Amino acid sequence: MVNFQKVSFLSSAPKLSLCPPDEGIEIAFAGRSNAGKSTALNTLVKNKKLAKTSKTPGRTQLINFFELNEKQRLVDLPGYGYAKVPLSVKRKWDINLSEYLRFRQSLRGLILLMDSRHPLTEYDRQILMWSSQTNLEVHILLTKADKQKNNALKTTLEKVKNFTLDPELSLPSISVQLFSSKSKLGLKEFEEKINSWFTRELLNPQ
Ligand SMILES: Nc1nc2c(ncn2[C@@H]2O[C@H](COP(=O)(O)OP(=O)(O)OP(=O)(O)O)[C@@H](O)[C@H]2O)c(=O)[nH]1
Ligand SMILES: [Mg+2]
Repeated sequence: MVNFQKVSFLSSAPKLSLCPPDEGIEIAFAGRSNAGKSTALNTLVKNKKLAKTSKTPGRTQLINFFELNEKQRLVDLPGYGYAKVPLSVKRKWDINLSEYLRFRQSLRGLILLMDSRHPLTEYDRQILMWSSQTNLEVHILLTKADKQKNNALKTTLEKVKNFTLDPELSLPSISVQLFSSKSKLGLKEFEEKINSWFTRELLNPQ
C-alpha cells in the first residue's frame, strides 16, 4: 500500500524538456480547467493545501510534480479548455500537454477528470485518443458527484462507459467511476486504482 500522506512538492515545469528526470513511475491528473484535478489530488493525499485549487478556472498553469518517494510521483497538470486564455497561449499549452502525455516514459497511468455535469468534451476525447496511441492506461473520475442526483449520475456513468466501449473508437480498456472530493464518494475505489498502478510495477518491473 502506498503511503499517500508522505507526499511532498517536488517541482514545477512549463514543458516536457524542463520536467524532473524521467525515472520511476508517474501518475498524472488531466482534465478540463476547473474539473477538480488539484482538489482530487489533495483529497487523495489528505492535505487540502498541497496542490493549489481555485474557484476560477486556469489556476494550475504548470506541470506540478509531487513526490511520494524516490520512485513514485503524482503530477497535477494544468487544465485545458479555459476560454479566457489567448488562443496563442492555448495552442502552446496544447503542444506542451500532448508532448508530456506522448513522450514521458515514467508516465504509467492517467487519471482523467471530467465534471460529471459536462463529461466528454472535445478535448477529453482528444486525450483519450492520444492515450490509446501510446497505450497509456486511463481511469476516468466523474467529479463533483455531490452536485447531482443519483439518477442523473447513473445516466452519466453509463454514457461515459458506453463511449469508452464504442467499437469504432477501439480504445483500450478504460475504467470509469463517480467521485466527489466533497462527500468522498468513490474515494476508496480511486485510492485502490492508483495503488494498483504503483504496486503492480514494483512487483513486475518493466
Ligand atoms: N462541490 C464540489 N466542488 C468541487 C469538487 N472538487 C472540486 N470542487 C471545486 O471546483 C473548483 C475547481 O477545483 P480545482 O481542483 O482547482 O480544479 P482544477 O481542475 O485543478 O482546475 P485548473 O487548475 O484550473 O485546471 C474549486 O472551487 C473546488 O472547490 C467536488 O467534489 N465537489
Ligand atoms: Mg488545478
